[in-house]
This record gives sequence, C-alpha cells and structure tokens, in this order.
Amino acid sequence: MKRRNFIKNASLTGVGLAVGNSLLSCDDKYKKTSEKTVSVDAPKGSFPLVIATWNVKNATAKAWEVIQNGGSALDAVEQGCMVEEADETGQSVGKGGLPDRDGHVTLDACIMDKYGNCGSVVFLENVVHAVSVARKVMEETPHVMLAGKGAEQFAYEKGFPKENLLTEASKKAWEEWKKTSEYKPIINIENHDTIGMLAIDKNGDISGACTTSGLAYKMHGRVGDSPIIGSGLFVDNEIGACVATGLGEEVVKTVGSFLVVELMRQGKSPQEACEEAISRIVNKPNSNYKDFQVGYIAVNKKGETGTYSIHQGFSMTKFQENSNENLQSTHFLTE
Ligand code: SD4
Repeated sequence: MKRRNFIKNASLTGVGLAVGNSLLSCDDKYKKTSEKTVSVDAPKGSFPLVIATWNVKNATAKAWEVIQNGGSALDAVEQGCMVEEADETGQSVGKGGLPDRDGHVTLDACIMDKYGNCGSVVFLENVVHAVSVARKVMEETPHVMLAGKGAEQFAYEKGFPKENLLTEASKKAWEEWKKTSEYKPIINIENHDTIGMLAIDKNGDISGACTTSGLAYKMHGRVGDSPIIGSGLFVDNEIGACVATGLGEEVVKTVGSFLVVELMRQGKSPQEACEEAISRIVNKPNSNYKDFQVGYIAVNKKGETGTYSIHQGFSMTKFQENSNENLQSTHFLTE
C-alpha cells in the first residue's frame, strides 16, 4: 500500500499509531535516505529552555535572561529575536538585511503564543522590529496578518520609529550583485542572523517567533515562509513547536512547521519529526534539493529538541540548564 494511502486509511479506520509506525516503513525502499546521520544533539528533555536557528548566542542569552527573571516564553522569544533584528551586521534580518533586487529591505515576521494566538507582518519596510509589530497585530487587532504599507502604517500608529534599514554594507553587496543579477538561493548565507526561536518558560508554556529579511535579492513583493503560520512557525502548547529556515518556497509547499508538530503529536520525537519533514522535501519527484537549504528545529513539551537540514552547515543554538551552546545540525546530504 502506498504510504499516503496507508496514513489516510489508518486515520479513517482509527488504526492506532503504534501499529501505523511499524507499517509505515512498507514502502521505505522508495525513499531516498540520508547517507549519514550522526546525532550530535542528544535529546535531553528539561525546561526552561530556548532554542534558535543558526548561531545566535546573544539572542538566546537574552531570551534566557527574560525567562530567568520570571518572564513568559512569549516575552523571551520576542526579545531574543529583537537582538538579531537590531544587529546591523546580520544580513538576513532586520536592520542591515540584504535588499530585494530593486534595493528595498522588506521584512517578514511572526509570533505565536501558548494559546495558539498568532500575529504576522509581511513585506514590511522601514521598521526594525518586525517581530514586535507582529506581536502587536496578534494582541491589538482582530487580525492575524498585515502586509506592506498597511503593516507599516500600523507600526507607526503603535509608536515604532521609521528607519532606513539599508546599511552601506548591504547597499554595496546589492550593487555588486547587480553587475550579474544572477539569482539563485544561497545555501547557508544566514549562518548567524535570520532567526527562528522557540522557548519553554518556567511554567512549561511554549511560544515561538520568526523574523527575517527573506532571501537576498528576491523579487520585489516576495514573501517567504517565515511569517506564514504553519510553514515558518507553528506552536501547539500541548505538543511542541517548530520553526524553519532556508528556502521558504519549499517550506511553504510542505507546510513544514505544522507538519513537524503534527508528527510529534503522532508520537515522533522532535528529531524524528524534523527528519521526516526534510524527507518530504527531498523525496518529491524532481526535487532539486541539492541546490537549496532547508533546516528545522523543534521542541516537544518535555523540552526534548531536534534539528535537521538538507545540507551541512545549519546549526541550532540552545540555552538549557545554564549552558548556551551552538550545535551543528545533522543533515541529509553528505558533503
Ligand atoms: C525565506 N526562510 O524568506 C526565509 C529565509 C531564511 O534564513 O530562513 N533565511 O525564505
């Protein structure tokens, strides 16, 4: 039986998942599997904890501090992400982000709380702290998402200052790029800045946030996965949470973060769930996965974590039990 049909039938007939898991491997011979998987992230469950995409120890340290001072996971992820948004040297988030092909820095961000509330902004210009604007959308409007000029106007109404986000360094990089205008996703360009963050606070409640300037030199108006609830981020306080990075189009097509959380709901560990979500991408017919990166990080309710990517070079920063560490992700391709 085809895997997809089995899953469908299993849910229709109420077949238990324990049974399902053993049968799910029936067509595994059709699957591409990673040539090498070395587990570097022993899944040790405890909380509070903060995890984030890429090497962002300053951001996780800020979030940890918020939690240690009695703050919520929601405050922690917002303030942690703000550290990267304000850092001008980071070229794929907030101020200093690389512009689109027309020279505009446009930001995408979202946030999700323990109740499943969420807010997001897309295609936002001239405001550094997109994640905080997303939180305002969540808390102070009846909506989930604001875009472009509407999001910008809302931000000013809420007191966010107007700022030019295009730094000299990013402008120079864009002018250099224009000489060839060759567009292709750059694998692992975001090795220290674009940020997705998940936290569990002292009460055991989970929240998450994600903020980015998106792909460098994207088409004007392009929106990626990062502000799309279920794709770039998903939080279910009963189960766990996931956040994505890399080529957003591929994450959106597989609704990646929601998928990871649902797989955890069905009994998979965060690590197994991240691996399955990557396998959905690489196993698509005609997938050109060698040409792009996607990475996931996930946490479950116990504080166990997982991380997996297509290419080598992705990492997760984890603050747990007073230790702030950057851990290389395991990955599908051996390079
Ligand atoms: C996007 N997923 O806009 C984002 C880019 C990213 O680390 O994650 N960069 O497609």
